[in-house]
Amino acid sequence: MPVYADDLVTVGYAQVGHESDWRTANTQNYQDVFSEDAGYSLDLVDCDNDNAAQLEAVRTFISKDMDYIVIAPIQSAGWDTVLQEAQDAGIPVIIADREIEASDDLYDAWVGTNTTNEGITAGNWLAEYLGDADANILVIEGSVGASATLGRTDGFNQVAGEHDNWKILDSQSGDFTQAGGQEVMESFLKSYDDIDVVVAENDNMAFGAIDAIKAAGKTCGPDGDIIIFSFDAVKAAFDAMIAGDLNAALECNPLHGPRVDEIIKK
Ligand code: GZL
Ligand code: ZN
Repeated sequence: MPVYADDLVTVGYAQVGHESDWRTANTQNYQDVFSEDAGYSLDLVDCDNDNAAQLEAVRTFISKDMDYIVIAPIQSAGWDTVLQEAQDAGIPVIIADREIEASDDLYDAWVGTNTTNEGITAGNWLAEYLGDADANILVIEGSVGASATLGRTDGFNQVAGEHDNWKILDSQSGDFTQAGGQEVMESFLKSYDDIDVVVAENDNMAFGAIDAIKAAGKTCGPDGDIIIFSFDAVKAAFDAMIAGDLNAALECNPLHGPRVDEIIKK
C-alpha cells in the first residue's frame, strides 16, 4: 500500500550548517527521528552558517506550507519579522538548540541547552583544577552572535570575575570550526608568550588549537605547558583526552530529535 505524501507530517528544519562534529550528530539525529516510517517528511536545509540563507530557508518552508518549522538559529537576533510571517501562515515554530532574542509569543516551543550554565560549570572546573594558581587565559569563542557563544562566554566570565589572579588576555571567534580554532590559536601564539589556559567554546576549535600549539613547539593537556578545555564532548574529544592533548570537555547533548518529536506529537 503506497504511502502518499499527504499522510506524512511535513517538518522543515533550518539547520545551522555543518561546522562541527556536534552539528553532524544533531543532523543525523533529526534524520533518524523524523523518518517516513515514523510518519514524517523531513525537509532539512543546511544553512551553511549563513544568516541570510537561514531566513530564506524559513520563508521557503512557509511558502511550502509545512506542517511544522524547526529553527536552530545561527544568530540570536533578527527573527521577529519571519516568525510573524510563519505565525500569520498558521505554522507552528519550534526553536531548537540555540536561543533567539524575540518575544516568546512568536514561537511555540524551545528545546536546547543552557549555555550560560555550561560556561559557569567550565569556570568552576577550571577553578578546581588550578587551585589558587595564577592564570593567563585565552578564549576561542564560537560564532559571533550565536547564543552558544554568548552564554558560554558570559558564564565563564562570571566565574573568572571571582578570581582576581586570572587574566583573560584575549577572546576571539573561531566560528565553531576546526580551521577557525587553528587560525585564532596561531595568532594568539604570536601575540602572547605566557599562556596558561585556552578555553575553546567547542571541541572542533580545540582540535585546531591543539594542532597550532604543537606546530609552535609547545605542549598542552594534563602533562603540557597549556591547559586546554572545550565544550560539546563529541567522540573525537574523548580521543583527544585519551591522547593526552585535551584536559577536559564539557558535555552538550546534540540529540534534540526525540524532544522535538514529543512536542510535535503534543
Ligand atoms: C550548542 C551548539 C553549538 C555547539 C557547536 O548547543 O549550538 O553549535 O557547541 C555548534 O559545536 O557549532
Ligand atoms: Zn603563566
